[in-house]
Amino acid sequence: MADYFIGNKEYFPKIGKIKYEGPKSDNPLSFKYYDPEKKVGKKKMKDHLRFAVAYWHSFCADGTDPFGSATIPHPWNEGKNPIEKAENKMDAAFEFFTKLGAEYYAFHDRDIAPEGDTPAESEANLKLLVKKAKKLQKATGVKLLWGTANVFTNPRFMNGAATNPEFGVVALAATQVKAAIDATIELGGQGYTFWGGREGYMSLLNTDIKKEKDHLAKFLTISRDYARKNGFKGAFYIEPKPMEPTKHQYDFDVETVIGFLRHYGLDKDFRVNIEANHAELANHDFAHELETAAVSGFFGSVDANRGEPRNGWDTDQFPNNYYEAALAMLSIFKAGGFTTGGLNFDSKLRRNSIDPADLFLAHIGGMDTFAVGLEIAQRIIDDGKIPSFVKSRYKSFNSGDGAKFEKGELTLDALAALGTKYGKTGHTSGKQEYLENVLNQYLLGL
Ligand code: XLS
Ligand code: NI
Ligand code: NI
Repeated sequence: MADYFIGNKEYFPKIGKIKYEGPKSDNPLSFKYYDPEKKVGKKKMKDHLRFAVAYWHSFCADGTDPFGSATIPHPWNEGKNPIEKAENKMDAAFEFFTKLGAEYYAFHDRDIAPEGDTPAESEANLKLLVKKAKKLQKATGVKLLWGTANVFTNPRFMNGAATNPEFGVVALAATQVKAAIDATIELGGQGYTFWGGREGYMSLLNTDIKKEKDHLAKFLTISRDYARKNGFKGAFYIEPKPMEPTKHQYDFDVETVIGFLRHYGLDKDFRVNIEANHAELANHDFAHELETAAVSGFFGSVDANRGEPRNGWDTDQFPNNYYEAALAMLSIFKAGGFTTGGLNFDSKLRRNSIDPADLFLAHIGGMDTFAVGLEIAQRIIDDGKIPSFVKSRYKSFNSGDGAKFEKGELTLDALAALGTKYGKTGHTSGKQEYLENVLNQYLLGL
């Protein structure tokens, strides 16, 4: 990847390329564990992990919260007009991607280009910035992991986008999704994400769930058809989330989304983009969601972050938990690793993290966390104790009557007849504590 900063201004002048310096380094602006070229199993670390920076959190979110205004300086937010500001922001973004060594990024249409007064003006703005992004991608080698449309911020989407009770809003959402798909294709994006912004309800008293879900499926179907017709070869992702901003989001969790996709015949093209904090809001472990997707062939991509276990909302903090990352990487291995997807830091700085270096430090921590997780997951596989324990736990299905049952060759009568002969069985330890100890041994013995 080329070292890069363009033209007018360097936005992070005190910070150079972030390098791997190993766990003993005192330099906070270095990787302690993420060594991009290091081989882990069959692939290099960077090819396992496919890190992406989220444009919205890193270059748009300025620390504003419901109780206070912006705190985080955005020097790129200067310029004669909104287009010039967006251009500066993009320069800053690509400078950041390359200095950090993230090979991918992800965006919403409105993150990279300002909304115009009409859909046509908005689309023209987007095209302008896509042109610039294309140049910058070429100059730096940074690639687009996925694109998406922000169909939730504008007040017109207060009742939803594809699930809005007013047809006009559904049609307006289509202008954005169509343009965002075009932008993703133009930039060689490997995926296109649908996070169900306000696709859900606040009250059943004013909602026809059946209609709204049918509309959502219709919208997704025609979006897929449009993208495929125009040459999009990547994956479509649905990003599950159980609540926030609506009381109930239709894409509640991975299992719900899989059921929805199958019901509406969308299971061939759509995969899931799993966000750690959303899993937590659904009362699931991150690894539970990954594993559910992995075993049913729906694993796509990951929004890497973490919640605050004592808060009930999407705090989108940078991941820092080795244990969780190890279990996540193990589930990702079970899914066969990333193909089109990657680890997108859908994470934001805390409101009081206002030094320019903080954005680097946050990503460095997140990348190191997943590098550690990757090494541990590989160790679990190489050492084999845990996988072979799981395998042997089910060995009674490998042959004989157990195998017959799996193949569907036993009726309930036949199964019950066998059961009468078994006598005392099932008194076998699950060995959970032993397995947890083994995992901890790996963690410290890295
Ligand atoms: C919000 C979502 C959002 C998606 C992209 O909770 O995580 O950021 O990832 O629209
Ligand atoms: Ni997300
Ligand atoms: Ni989120």
